[in-house]
Amino acid sequence: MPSLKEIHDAVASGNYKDIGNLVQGAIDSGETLENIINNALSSAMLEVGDKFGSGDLYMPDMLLAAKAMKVAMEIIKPLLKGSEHLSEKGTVVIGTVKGDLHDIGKNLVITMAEGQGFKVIDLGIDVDFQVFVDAIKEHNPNIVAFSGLLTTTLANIPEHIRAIEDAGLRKSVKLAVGGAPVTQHFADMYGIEIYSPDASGAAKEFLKVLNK
Ligand code: B1M
Repeated sequence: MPSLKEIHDAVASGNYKDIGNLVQGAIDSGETLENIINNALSSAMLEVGDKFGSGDLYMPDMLLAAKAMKVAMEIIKPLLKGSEHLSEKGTVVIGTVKGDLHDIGKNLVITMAEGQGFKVIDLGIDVDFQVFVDAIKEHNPNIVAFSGLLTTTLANIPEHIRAIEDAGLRKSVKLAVGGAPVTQHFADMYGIEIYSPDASGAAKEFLKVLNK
C-alpha cells in the first residue's frame, strides 16, 4: 500500500504522473480520504509554500505541485460525494476573492460542502464584487463564502461585503471566509459569521450556522 509519505512526496515534488496511482492504491488499501487529504495532500502544499517562501522552490514547481494536487482531487472528489446520501442542506455561493487566482483550497471547501449535502455554486477565481451580488440575486443562497490566499487581496473582502450590503442582500445570507492568511479575528472584525482554518471544518460550520 502506498504510504501517506509517498503521496505527500509525490505532490511536493510535482509528480503529477504517479500521484493518481498512489492515491488510488492508498484508497484501495483502506486509507481514509480524510487522512489522504489532511495528512498527505494539504501538508505537501504547505511544504511547497514554505519552500517557495524561502526561495528553495520556484513558480514552475508550485504549478507542478498544484497540478499533482488536482489529479489527486479528481480521484477523491467523486468518492466523497458518493459516501454520503444526504438531502440538500442548503445553497452555498463560493469564490476566490478579487485579484486572487488560488483555487485549490476553495475547491477543497466545495468538495467537502458537497459531501455534506450542500448545493454549491462555484464562481471561480478573481471574482468581482458585482459577480457575488448577481449570484446572490440569481441563486438565493444561504451562505456566501470567500476564499483568499494573498494578504493583499484580503483587503478586498470588506469591499465585497459592502457591495452585498449596498445591494440590500446582507441580511439574507450568512458570510464565510477562509484561506491561509485568514484568522477568526479577521472574520470578527468584519462581522463574518463563519470562519474555519480548513475545508472540512468549513463544511461543518456551514451545517452548524444553518442548524442542520
Ligand atoms: Co501562490 N502564494 N502565488 N500560487 N501559493 C501562496 C499563497 C504564498 C503563501 C506562497 C509563499 O510565498 N510562501 C504566497 C502569498 C504570500 C502572502 O500574500 N502572504 C503566494 C504568492 C506570493 C503568489 C504569487 C504572488 C507569486 C508570484 O506571482 N510572484 C502569485 C499570485 C497570483 C494571484 O493570485 N494573483 C501566486 C501564484 C500561485 C500559483 C498560480 C503558482 C499556485 C496556485 C494554483 C492554484 O491555486 N490553482 C500557487 C500556489 C500553489 C501556492 C501555495 C504554494 C499553495 C496554496 C495551496 O493550494 N495550498 C501557497 C503557499 C501556502 O499557502 N502555504 C501560495 C493547499 C490548499 C489546500 O490550502 O488554499 O490554504 P489553502 O486552503 C486551505 C485553508 O486555507 C482552507 O481550507 C484549505 C485546507 O483544508 N480554506 C478555506 C481555503 N479557502 C477557504 C474558505 C473557507 C474556509 C476554509 O470558507 C469560505
